[in-house]
Amino acid sequence: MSAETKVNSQYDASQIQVLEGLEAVRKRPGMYIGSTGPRGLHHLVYEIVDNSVDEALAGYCKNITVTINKDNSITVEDDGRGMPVDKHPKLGIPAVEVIHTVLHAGGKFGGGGYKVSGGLHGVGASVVNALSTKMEVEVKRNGNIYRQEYARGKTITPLEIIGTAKKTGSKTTFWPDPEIFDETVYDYGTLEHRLREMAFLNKGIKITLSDNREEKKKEVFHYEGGLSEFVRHLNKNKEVLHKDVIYFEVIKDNMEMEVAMQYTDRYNELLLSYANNINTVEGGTHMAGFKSALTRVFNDYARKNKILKDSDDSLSGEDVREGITGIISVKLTQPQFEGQTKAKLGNSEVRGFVETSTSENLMAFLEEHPSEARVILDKCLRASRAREAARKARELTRRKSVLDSISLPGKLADCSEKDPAKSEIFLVEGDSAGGSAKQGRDRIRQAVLPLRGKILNVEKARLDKILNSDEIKNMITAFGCGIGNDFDISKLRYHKIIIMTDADVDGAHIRTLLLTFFYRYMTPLIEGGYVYAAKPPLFMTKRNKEVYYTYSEREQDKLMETLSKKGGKPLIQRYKGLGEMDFHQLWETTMDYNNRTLVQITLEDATAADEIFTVLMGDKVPPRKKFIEENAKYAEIDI
Ligand code: 28F
Repeated sequence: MSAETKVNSQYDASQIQVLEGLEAVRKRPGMYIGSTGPRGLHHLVYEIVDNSVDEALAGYCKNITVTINKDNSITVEDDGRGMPVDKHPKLGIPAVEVIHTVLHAGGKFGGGGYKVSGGLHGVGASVVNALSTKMEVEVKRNGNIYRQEYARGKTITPLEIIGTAKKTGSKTTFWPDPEIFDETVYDYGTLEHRLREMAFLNKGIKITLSDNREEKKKEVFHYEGGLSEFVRHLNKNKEVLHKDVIYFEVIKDNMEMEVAMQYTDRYNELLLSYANNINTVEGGTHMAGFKSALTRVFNDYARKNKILKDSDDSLSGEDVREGITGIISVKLTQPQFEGQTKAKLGNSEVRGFVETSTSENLMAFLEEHPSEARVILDKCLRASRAREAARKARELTRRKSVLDSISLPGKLADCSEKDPAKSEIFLVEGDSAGGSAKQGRDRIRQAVLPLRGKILNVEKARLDKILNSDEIKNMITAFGCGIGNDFDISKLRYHKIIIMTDADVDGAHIRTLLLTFFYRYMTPLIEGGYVYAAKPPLFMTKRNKEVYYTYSEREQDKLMETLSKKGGKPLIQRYKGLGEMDFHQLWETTMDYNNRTLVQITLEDATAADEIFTVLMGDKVPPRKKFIEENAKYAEIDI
């Protein structure tokens, strides 16, 4: 029998599909977990946790533990029924092995025992296996403890009984594959943020996160109040307009909807939507249904109670959402995800369900709580009048043609390139660094707009006030793409907006003020990855004729080690600010395409961004003090 025939007889069609399936995952991991960067690495954890959460949604599991082990492997354990171990009728291998070696297995597709399932659209534990150097699964079921080992998608050991157990449950440990992931070190904060969100979204589930590496940490996420507690958490550093969170839940045969909302005294809106625990950052039919119900109910109630006179204009969607913190969470049996990042809910039947359910429950709340209704609607009315004022201010400024891009601000040193994709603009702190940047830049593709010191803190100002700030107006004019609802990304004149500030606390503050402004009023700039932070050098080291620039303490220490071996006494200068560099140095260290380091600003997660901007830029000092104390170690602050 030729070797070739022997190989064929060993695998039948379905097994070949199994091997090819997981091979495909290793060839194009991004197709299954989004990216092989930090987000993809952390997705592996969510894939496994989602299986435990599905077991909890089915009502069989109460406790889930997630542990970051010393060697950066992850262990997830639950006290559910334990994955099935009986032989799969077709494949002839234990069900638990099918779950870990067959793509899209685990009962989330077609068959499977689950009514509503979460998961990263259910790619399942097999993907984690494919992208791990090792995976160890233990199942407590039928009074036994079963164990099986996998590696890079393959089965390594047969399913074995290694002991007995009274309880039931599943435990999975995996080691992410450094051949796939650029970085395999887990970030505690990232896991903390998502696991807390999972606990909020699935009231009553208890998720314990432990970090057994150097800095031992442990937190328990358990919220019987579910979505209402989530809103209270998001509003913890804000002034709220009414004490109780507005909450309602509607369950139909195969659709569930939960809404929680509470108004604050802020001007921005924070609305999150989820479908089967997946954060639908691009919104979708559930969000659309909620928004139209909110606008209609508030106008109906305001008219009926003479808060809005017949002659008054109706409240706009923007007016009724000013200051709202709200969460819409739906659970469906067959969710359809659309959009660029598959984070938009497409099911058309959901829109009507959410709109009707929200209208009925929200109208009932307003009628039963007239004082809260009054406070909220007064805010909506003020928003409506301010919007009118902002519109007039915009009209006024537009008439003076300040905001349109024809009359660019005098301080802007524009570039000659007209193709936005090849153009970049540096927002430079201070006139002296601004002058050096103008001198040192590439005049064809690089524009420079110097910023004089601190810009207005938009976190605490309404649009009409913001439009009075020269710094803000200059940026709006230079970018050319408008602001807020008028924002049109296709008119953006530069596809790189590079914030260049000193590497000190003031520089960080200015950068945060700019990011707050972009996040609140030009969100697509951040979502589209157009915003960057320049990284100026911290040190210049001269030895004989050689000059070295370093950009962090660690890099400087490494350079010192290297140079000390060569002897001699190098001259070290620590930069206090951009202004200490002449334009040659500024060009070659921070602007030159070949040498510079740019940090792209991404909107990792609306809640995280909102929380950071609210704490850093909001009114309450204690949370800001706490945030800076907790995060100061990450900031390279000059002492
Ligand atoms: C650490 C990760 O993966 N927990 C899991 C179960 C329980 C069942 C199950 C899982 C249903 C039909 C596909 C048990 N008894 N934690 C986990 N717990 N999967 S994954 O069933 C598999 C699916 O085939 C389970 C009865 N029904 C379901």
